[in-house]
Amino acid sequence: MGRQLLRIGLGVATLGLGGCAFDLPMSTLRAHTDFARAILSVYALVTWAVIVIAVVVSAVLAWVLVRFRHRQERGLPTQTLGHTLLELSWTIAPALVLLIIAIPTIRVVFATQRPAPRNALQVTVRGWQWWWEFRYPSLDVVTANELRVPAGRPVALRLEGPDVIHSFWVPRLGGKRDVVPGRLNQLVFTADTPGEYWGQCAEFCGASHANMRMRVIVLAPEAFDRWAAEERAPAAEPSGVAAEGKAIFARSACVGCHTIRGVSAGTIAPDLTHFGSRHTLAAGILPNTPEHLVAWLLDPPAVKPGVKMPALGLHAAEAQQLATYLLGLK
Ligand code: HEC
Ligand SMILES: [Cu+2]
Repeated sequence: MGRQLLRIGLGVATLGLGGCAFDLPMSTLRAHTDFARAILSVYALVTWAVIVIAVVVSAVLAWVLVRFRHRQERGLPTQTLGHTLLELSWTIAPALVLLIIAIPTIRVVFATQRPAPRNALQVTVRGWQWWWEFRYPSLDVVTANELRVPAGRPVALRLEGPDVIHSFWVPRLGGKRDVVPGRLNQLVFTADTPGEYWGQCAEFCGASHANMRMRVIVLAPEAFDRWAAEERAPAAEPSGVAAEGKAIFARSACVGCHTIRGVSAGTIAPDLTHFGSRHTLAAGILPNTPEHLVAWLLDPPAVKPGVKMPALGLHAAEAQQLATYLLGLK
């Protein structure tokens, strides 16, 4: 009996504590945009309503249990059939509770669907199996897997899908929104704090759905402008080992899928023009280091199951030269 209780206790504690952490990179409870805060306010309201209801119902239940508990000398209690006041009140009270929850919910639903303000930064987000493309039409910048935006300015994401349904979700920046082929969805938010926010595709989209992550990097406005200027400029011309890497790139199948401005113009894979300035590799699953990149180039499917980039039979030396070239593209 004692051991049984201990086991159950440990099980419950494990499940409960599993939800706790100090560093919460994907917690919706740390809101960092107007959008996320609006949703959090509804969430908080519902939570408080539920707590109040739970306390009242438990108290009434406890009172009834004690007040009307079985006693030898007590016979059957008075039997009541139909009680207008009770029936009215337990119909009206829940209706009121639903109303209290519904009004702010509907208000937030409409607020988070409003068209973007005129000064918003437009970014086209395309969800691909299993990576994210970000295009900034007004800045003439294209990048992948790391979305950089300025703090304090509204950002309007146009969500488009070239293949299957995905869902854009960066918990600290706001609610998820689906990326549906053939349908344009929009998501508008203003980030308040510079920092790095983690995201994840939130709609099952195939073998590497779990490996379809992303980062949103919120920068101070000046830092964002500097980044955009660097992205627009061509990357530094490679020399030495990196120049050999560039030659391998230019004569390999890479050019059919990837764009490196001035070198190739593929459209079905991440733009690599400034690949060296990204922190992560393969949709946020690995740090962008020479070791990881070489392993990736030699055998992408070993790193990411189902990936659309095939192993191209490169020699280790070629992978090294390519990695030096790509990481130098800043
Ligand atoms: C058949 C198309 C195809 C070919 C050929 C191809 N790739 Fe890729 N590559 C992709 C796709 C698709 C991805 C995105 C994979 C993912 O993250 O799911 C990718 C990802 C990458 C990445 C990571 C990009 C990022 O932002 O994380 C690098 C680097 C890369 N490829 C380099 C190369 C090089 C170098 C070659 C030639 C040796 C090459 N690729 C050939 C399709 C291709
Ligand atoms: Cu997915």
